Amino acid sequence: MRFGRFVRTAFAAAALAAAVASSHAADDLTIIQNHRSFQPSEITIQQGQTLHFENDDEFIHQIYVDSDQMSFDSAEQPPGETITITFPKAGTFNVRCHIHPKMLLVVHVK
Ligand SMILES: [Cu+2]
Repeated sequence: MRFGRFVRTAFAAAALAAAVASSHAADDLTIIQNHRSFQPSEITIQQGQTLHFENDDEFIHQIYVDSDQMSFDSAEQPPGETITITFPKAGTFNVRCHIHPKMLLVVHVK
């Protein structure tokens, strides 16, 4: 049936769009790295939420989280690249940069 085929095709297209969107979920948040700082420099998120760190500077960053509850260490992050960190546990976490010791983002996970 013609109509049935159209519906299946439309459904497949919608499913594909959803799959693409899920790589950057709706509740994800983006932190900008600019002028050797995180913007914003403090944020409150929900447990399990994901932050994307977007390097808007013209030089490399390399970010890390070092705490008893979680640790994360990125590779070198060239300009324009995005690093993704998910925070699975509640608590307060400091995100820092190996290259720029003054960079600090405080993440409160509820
Ligand atoms: Cu840096």
